[in-house]
Amino acid sequence: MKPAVLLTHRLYQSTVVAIEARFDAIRLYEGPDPDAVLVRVGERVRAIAGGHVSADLMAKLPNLEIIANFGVGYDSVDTTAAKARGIVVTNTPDVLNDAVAELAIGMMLALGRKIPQADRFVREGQWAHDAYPLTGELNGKTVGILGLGRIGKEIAQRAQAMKMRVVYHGRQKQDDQPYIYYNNLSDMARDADWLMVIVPGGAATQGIVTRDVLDALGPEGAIVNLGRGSLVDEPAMLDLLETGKLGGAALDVFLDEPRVDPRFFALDNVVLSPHQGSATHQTRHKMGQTLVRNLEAYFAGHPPPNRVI
Ligand code: NAP
Ligand code: 8YV
Repeated sequence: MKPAVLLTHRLYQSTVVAIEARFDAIRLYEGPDPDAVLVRVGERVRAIAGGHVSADLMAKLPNLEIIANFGVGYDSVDTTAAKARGIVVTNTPDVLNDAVAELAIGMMLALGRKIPQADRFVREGQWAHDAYPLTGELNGKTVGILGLGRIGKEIAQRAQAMKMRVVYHGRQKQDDQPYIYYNNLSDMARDADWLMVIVPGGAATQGIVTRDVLDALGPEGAIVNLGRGSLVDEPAMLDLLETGKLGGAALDVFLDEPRVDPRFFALDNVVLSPHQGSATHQTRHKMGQTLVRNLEAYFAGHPPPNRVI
């Protein structure tokens, strides 16, 4: 009998096809009553494919053995509850580095060169009457990367190609990296023109970008966040953006997704994006392949290649 795998949300189509070919796939997101689905199939589920796995959901699945998270960040999985039950957790690292790094640079350009506003300027026929206001440039500026990990390193390389100076902050200095290390985040923000946030979410990093850090970045500085909304004191960021004490923000992630604080919508110094760092066909396909490889390895009795818990 094929192991039953519960899909928590709609995954990329080739991923669903691959899961269906190998496992007994159960879609939690289809139909009006997910709780009724869990009552009906809960006992037989041995794996989850997706994310957003609470202790409550795990409690309804007494035979759950593995959670294969669709994404590198697994902060939406209650890892404490998983550990307590000996449930394995896997993720999809590396295959999304390029897509996320590309969007990071794209969002810097969009904010710095005011590309969304320029597009509106042309569409609305204003070009016939006015010259478009001058903007900033990336070259010659310093980007401080909070989180020089797998994705952070790809962003660093691309920032260098844009002729930017790269510095970074993390818990540890990385001796094999050519960039200047700051052991204090506020100090880095003070010295940087751009703060690039690409650390994992979760309890350890909750609110790591404080009001003080944003103050240090200052009126000429801008934040770019592709990590998680939980990393930044969002109300403080809004206060500072509204009063011009923070220059700008390019945000792919928010505190309460998919709800976005409407205060952002009135601001001209922000670029907003619907958590789409990895949302390309080629990357979502590869993320799915990675997820399925982990499930296959586990059920074949081998160590899953991307086990995190
Ligand atoms: P990674 O390779 O694990 O890198 C994480 C980096 O963060 C490391 O350099 C680490 O350095 C640093 N870090 C971790 N905890 C820290 C702390 N408490 N204080 C300061 N620095 C800390 O992770 P990754 O694969 O690059 O992914 C990073 C995150 O990007 C994911 O977890 C996810 O939240 C986000 N992401 C977003 C999207 C999107 O669509 N927007 C897509 C993919 C990923 P040290 O160990 O030296 O501290
Ligand atoms: C999402 C991400 O997981 O990998 C991550 O950590 O944030 C993204 O790739 C993706 O949107 C799937 O829900």
